[in-house]
Amino acid sequence: MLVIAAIAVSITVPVWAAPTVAGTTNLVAAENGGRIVAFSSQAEDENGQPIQVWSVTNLIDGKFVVGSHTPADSYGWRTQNVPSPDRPEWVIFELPEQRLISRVVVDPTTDDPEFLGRWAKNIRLSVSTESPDGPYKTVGTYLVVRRGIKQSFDFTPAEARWVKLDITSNWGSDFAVELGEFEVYEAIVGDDVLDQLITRLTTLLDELKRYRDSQRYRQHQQSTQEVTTKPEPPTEEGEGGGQASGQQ
Ligand SMILES: [Ca+2]
Repeated sequence: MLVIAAIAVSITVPVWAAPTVAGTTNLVAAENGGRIVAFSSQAEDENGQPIQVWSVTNLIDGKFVVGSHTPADSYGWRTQNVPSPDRPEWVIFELPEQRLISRVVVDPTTDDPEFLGRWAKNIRLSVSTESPDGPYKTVGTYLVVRRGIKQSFDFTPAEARWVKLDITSNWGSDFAVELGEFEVYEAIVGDDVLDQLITRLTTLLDELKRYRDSQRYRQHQQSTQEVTTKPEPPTEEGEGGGQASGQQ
């Protein structure tokens, strides 16, 4: 009954309210056709030239700083300015085509250690389906934890062709803000959710069968033990002998 109710609910609710799961393809990765179409600033050398190892394109190159290992040509994105709520540092990403999205993943880790306070802290996400210039609709504001790990942020599924990332603060540095990688994932609804439900129910049925089989095995073991165990001779046997001798 519960199963039928669950299926009925997931079919009858409108698509936008249906349960969704995030896809596994990073839609904004350069190798998947994602692009950066505009950004606030990127680190420059003393001649005003971009420092390539700190280029904004490092955000979608699929390269990560992990522990003490930094890719030789990709340290992360470093800005030229310090962000504030009034003057955030920002990037506009373009997906290959319009998609319903529900998750971004951020890795704050760059070649600079976290104690310098340069990694991104507060961020805001907005989406547009009309143009890189907007109008943009905010889908959420989030805190990026000060740790060198990938961090997922889920939101109500939203149609997007352009995704704008605003960074409104760092962890205290008055030099710049930095970010290692930025990923965007599709919201998957409908048949895929049904597939997930079927997978979950199949797993549950398998577990129930295993439980039933283990119960049967235990019962079988117990009954076998009862049959094969030799009954103890009654303790009255000796007394019986006594009785017998008494009868003599
Ligand atoms: Ca990167």
